[in-house]
Amino acid sequence: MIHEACTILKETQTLFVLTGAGVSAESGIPTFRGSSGLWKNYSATELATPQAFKKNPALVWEWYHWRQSLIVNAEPNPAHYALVKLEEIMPHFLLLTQNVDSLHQRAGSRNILELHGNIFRTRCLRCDRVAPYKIPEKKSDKILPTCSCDGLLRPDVVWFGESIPHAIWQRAQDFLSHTDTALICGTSGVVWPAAAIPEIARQNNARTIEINLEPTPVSSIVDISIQGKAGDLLQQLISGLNQ
Ligand code: BJW
Ligand code: ZN
Repeated sequence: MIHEACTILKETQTLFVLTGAGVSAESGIPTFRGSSGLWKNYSATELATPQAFKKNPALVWEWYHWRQSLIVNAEPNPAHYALVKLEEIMPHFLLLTQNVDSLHQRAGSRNILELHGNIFRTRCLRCDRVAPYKIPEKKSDKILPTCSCDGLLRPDVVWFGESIPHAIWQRAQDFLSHTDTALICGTSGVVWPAAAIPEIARQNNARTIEINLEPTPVSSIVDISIQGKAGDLLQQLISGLNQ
């Protein structure tokens, strides 16, 4: 399977990559689904919604503060670095990530779009101002972050039921319309609209490769589905490309 994927990548001039939480898993960042996705017995589907924030902003902020502190203490892993290498090798490359953790950027990825926002930015509910988020030095889960206008701040991420940033989705579609190959890595394939990308790529006659620990709804759609750790498999792909 790796061999076939290498053959496809050797013929690829334009590569589109979609990543999900599985790519950051080897950095110690919990994924969303399954037992590792639970925080204090709450699931992502319960916390990552505008309704949850309206009902209990302190609880949702507590979850984000916990995740932010995990992320700042984490390092990019071999999967992130292999994607940086792929970007260097490919004449044309776009990375669309659902991850909000900036680990791709910290590894050195350059042509990257964030579909679900970034955990290190806030948006004001009153004046809409977007700003970098400074984690409070003295952590108090009770104090809610506020804007200079006194409005309540929320994480600048996309929650369930909210719209995906239109310009980012459009740029991804434009790239997909002329991409040779789409590589789908470490995502469950159940959250829309990212879950539609393998099918969109196919409709645009791109070849499609999936890398995941386990089979997903995407596995039956793609040309090649490889099971294993993203870090190992992406590194093997790079080695194969260099041979
Ligand atoms: C490894 C590994 C290793 C582990 N190596 N692999 C059409 C049909 C049905 C529903 C909808 C639809 N259109 C819209 C919806 C509603 C909703 C949706 O999709 N719901 C589904 C749950 C059914 N979508 C939306 O609301 C989206 N908005 C939208 O479409 O607007 C228009 C609209 C709205 C409403 C109705 C209709 C239209 C917005 C989605 C926003 C998702 N936000 C979150 C939170 C972001 C902020 C934050 O991080 O706090 O994004 S939820 C969470 O899921 C997060 C992730 O980016 C996202 C995807 O998760 P991902 O990456 O797939 O992670 P996991 O944990 O699920 O999977 C990890 C995978 O890695 C697994 O497969 C492992 O096996 C694998 N793995 N270790 C390789 N080492
Ligand atoms: Zn404000």
